[in-house]
Order: sequence, then C-alpha cells, then structure tokens
Amino acid sequence: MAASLPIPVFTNLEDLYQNLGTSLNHAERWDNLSKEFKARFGRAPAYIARAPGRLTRVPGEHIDYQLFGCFPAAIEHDILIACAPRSPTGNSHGDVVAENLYPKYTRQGFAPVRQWHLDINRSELRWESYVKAGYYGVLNHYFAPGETEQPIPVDLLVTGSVPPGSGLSSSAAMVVGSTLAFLAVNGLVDDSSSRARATAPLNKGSLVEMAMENEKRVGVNSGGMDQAASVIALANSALYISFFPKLAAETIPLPGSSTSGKGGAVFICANSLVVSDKAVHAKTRYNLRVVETLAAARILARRLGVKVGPSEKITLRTVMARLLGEPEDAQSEDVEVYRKGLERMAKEVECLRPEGKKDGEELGVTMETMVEWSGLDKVAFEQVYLSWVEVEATHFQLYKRAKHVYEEALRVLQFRDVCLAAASSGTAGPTVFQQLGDLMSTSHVSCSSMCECSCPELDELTAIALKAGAYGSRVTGAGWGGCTVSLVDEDKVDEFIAKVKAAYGPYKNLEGGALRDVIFATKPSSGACGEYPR
Ligand code: NG1
Ligand code: MG
Repeated sequence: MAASLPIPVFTNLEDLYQNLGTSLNHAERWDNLSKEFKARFGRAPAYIARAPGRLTRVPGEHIDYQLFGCFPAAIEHDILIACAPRSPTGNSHGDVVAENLYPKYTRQGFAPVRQWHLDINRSELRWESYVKAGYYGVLNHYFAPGETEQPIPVDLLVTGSVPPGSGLSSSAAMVVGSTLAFLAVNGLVDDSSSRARATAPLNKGSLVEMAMENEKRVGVNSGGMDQAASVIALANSALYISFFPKLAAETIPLPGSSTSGKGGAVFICANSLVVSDKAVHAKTRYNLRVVETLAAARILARRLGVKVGPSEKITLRTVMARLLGEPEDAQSEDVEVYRKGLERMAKEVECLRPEGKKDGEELGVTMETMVEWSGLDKVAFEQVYLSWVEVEATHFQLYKRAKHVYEEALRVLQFRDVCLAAASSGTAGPTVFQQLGDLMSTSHVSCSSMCECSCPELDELTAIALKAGAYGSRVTGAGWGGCTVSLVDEDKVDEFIAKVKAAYGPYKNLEGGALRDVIFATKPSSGACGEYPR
C-alpha cells in the first residue's frame, strides 16, 4: 500500500527529478538554494527536504475532517527546505535559525523551552509558525523529557513556489517539509545518513500522521487530505485517500493527457487573486465548518437512533458506519457498502432540515437550540465541542453542512468510478470529460450554496471558465478565495486562457510570466522526498 512505502531519499538531482516525473527545469532552484545556504551559514546543507502543494482537481472539499475519502494530487509547485546541524554550544539544545529566500519573510531564531514548548502566534499569519509546527511534533515524538539524546541545533533555509493563501496548500507543504527536515537533521529519516538514529526508514503513513497533528498547532483543525497528498502522491496519478477506519491511499489514473498531445484534457488552475487567510479567519470560516459538521453528526446520530457516547466527538462518517453496521476496526472500507451508505445518508440528512425560512434562506439554529438538540447540557457541550477551538457565529448551519458532506463524498466516488472505467476500457474522450466536468461543477455549486466556502470572485471565475469552454470548473481547497480548477481540452488551452484573461478583471493587465503565474495547466507530481547533496 502506498502509505507504507519509505520516504524516498536521493543523493543526486537526476534521480530525484526522474522520480518527480518532471524535467530538470527546477534544478536551478535546488542549486541556488544550496549556494545561498552556504553563503548565509558558511557550510553546505546536509539535507534538502521537498514537499509539494496539492490541488484537488476533483470533488471532495470540506469532507476530510469528517473522515470521508477524497481525491487530491500533488502539484509541481513545492517547498524546499535546506538544513544542516550546528555544533551545540553550552547547554543550548535544538535551537533553530530559520531564513527564507523570500525577502518579506525575515530571519527568525527560536529555541524550544523545556518539555519542548514552542510559542506559535495564532492571531497573526507568520511564516515561521509553519516551521515551528513541524518541529513541535518531532521534538515531542522523539525527544522524551529525561532522555539522553538531545535535539541538535539547526540552521535552515526555505524557498517555495506554492502561492500562499491560494487553496494549493502551501501550509501543508511547509509543515510536511519542516517535519521532514527536522527528522532528517536529527537522523530519523533513514539509516543511511551520517547521523542515523533511525532503525528503519520512515514510512509515508507515519509522516502524514505526524504532519496532520503538527499542522493543527497553527490553529486550523484540518483533516488529512493535504498532508496525505503532499507525502504519498505519485506522478501522473491522483490519490484516493480514505481516512476511515484507517488512513489508506489508492492511486487512481486520471484520464487526461493523451500521449499524442491531441484529444486529451488537462486541469487548469486559475488563481482568483483573493488571498484566503485561513488561520486568521478560522473562527468564522474553517473551524466553524469543523464544529458545525461535528455538532450535526451528534444530532443526526440521536435522530437516527445511532449510539453515541456523551463525550464522543462522533463524525458524520462514523454515524453512517454505525447505522449500517460497518466494522470500525477493519483494514479498509468496503466500497460497495460505502456507496450504498452515502446514497442513504444523503436522504436521511433531511431530518436536520430546519423549519423556518427567512428571505428564501434556510435559517440555521442558535447555540441554545444546538445544545438542546445535542442531548448534552451546556457545560458538557462546550467541553466536547468548543473547549479546543474558537468559533464565532449567531446561527449554525447543521443541515446545509451535513448535506454538503454526504453528497460531496458521493461525488468523489462517482468521479473515481468514471476514472476507473475510462482506465479499464482505455477510452477517454469528450463524453468522459463531460461526466467529470459535470461532477466538478456540481461540487462547486454545493461548496458555494451549502458549504458556503466560495466568494463572488470564485463564483465569477468558475462561470467564466464554463463560458470559455471548460467541461467543468470548481473551487479547490478550503475556499473563501484562492484557486479554481477547470477541465479543458488539451488542444484548446491557449484559447481558453485567452478567453479567461479577457473576461476576468484582475487578469486584464497581466502578460507573459505574470499571467502564467496565475493561470496554468498542472500535472500531478509526486510527493515529499529528500536529498543528501553530495
Ligand atoms: P487548503 O485550503 O488547501 O489548505 C484545507 C484543509 C484540508 C481540507 C480543505 C477543504 C488545511 C491544511 N487543509 O485545504 O484538510 O479540509 O481545506 O477540502 O487546512
Ligand atoms: Mg492550507
């Protein structure tokens, strides 16, 4: 299984690029990073960690934290972190100097205090928070207080090509890259490094699990889709990732590029140029969705007669499993049972639909009503649902969010079916692309109206894409800004980009490289790896 493979480690860039399924055209970035590292820290880096961003080309938004399978792929854009140990002086253990090639992100120094605490500022977006988040997990996993082995002081230098705040998961790429860099520098990735402490090579599943925990330190209670994509992805495939009962990943070929360059279709990423600052707005956006779906799950369970413990944070996935009698400790999900379950839940969820309507909009419920429906008293509700997260809302949309989750999870499965059928029959043409495109567009409508994670610019950009000839178009990532993804005929890409440029206001004055930075075709790339430069 893909998740049990070791993290690939290379000693030369040619092998590394072959593994990425991409040409050597970024080698300059690696070289430059090494040179800059030497210039700033006076020695060569011992290790360079690479972690890609991810693009959900297909449906599957805002369902991973409810443990539903999704379908992301990595992109070629990535974060590179060069690092090297520094000799310890005095009793300073594990202190870090972190620099970034991007001048706006200034030099930072920090040291973990005893019991490995690092201060992470959650009210402000700071680049080094993501470096600290990765370090936190490594310290707490591998350096138990009282152990003789101490973390080594480290210098590190970061560079990145994933645009931040654009739904391409620069955050997960940073956290995965940082986790991997700190593991490597402390000799914990494999047994071949000069400082090896690892007894066996680190596997991809363990890195995903660590990175998921680590990313929560920044204050966003995300699911595991981005970290899984950034670590496990393989070139030219998408990953079907399931989280229930356990993390599992299956590579699925995306029908798309033809070998002849004709008759295929490609995924085009277009940045709305609205920056979505997820950590700063978490309490009214992302984390609120996490709490709304969790509360919806408890209330749904009660209404459907599903058992739920008083302090249990049951997910929508577990409600379904218990209703269907699915095993909660099996190795993997039974796809046919899963499909039937989702079809049923998309109907059962109607029991959450509120009575009242205002100006044609479903009213959500107030905190008091939500607590009452949960069957818990206020103190217990707050303890289970609000003690670990900050949210702000007058009304909570339980029905809309739960409905989005079950239907979106079903679209993921339908997309997977179309891909598998196309791969086994060897036919991928306009009919298949239109089926995929329709699922993408329906996903966008649901993100916009039920999950309410879109914004006017994203709605406009997806509408423009459809008018410009895309088979389908949708928001990618958490939303509230960031990128869209559209499926477009391979031989009509230039025409498509020209039409979008003419119609989308913020693109009108962009030319050449500046335009290519905001709208571009993407190819699935492979996941995290490392290099020990020779
Ligand atoms: P982005 O916005 O790309 O970081 C976020 C979450 C995912 C998932 C998507 C929505 C993080 C790291 N990732 O992605 O887990 O929930 O939103 O589908 O916050
Ligand atoms: Mg992110």
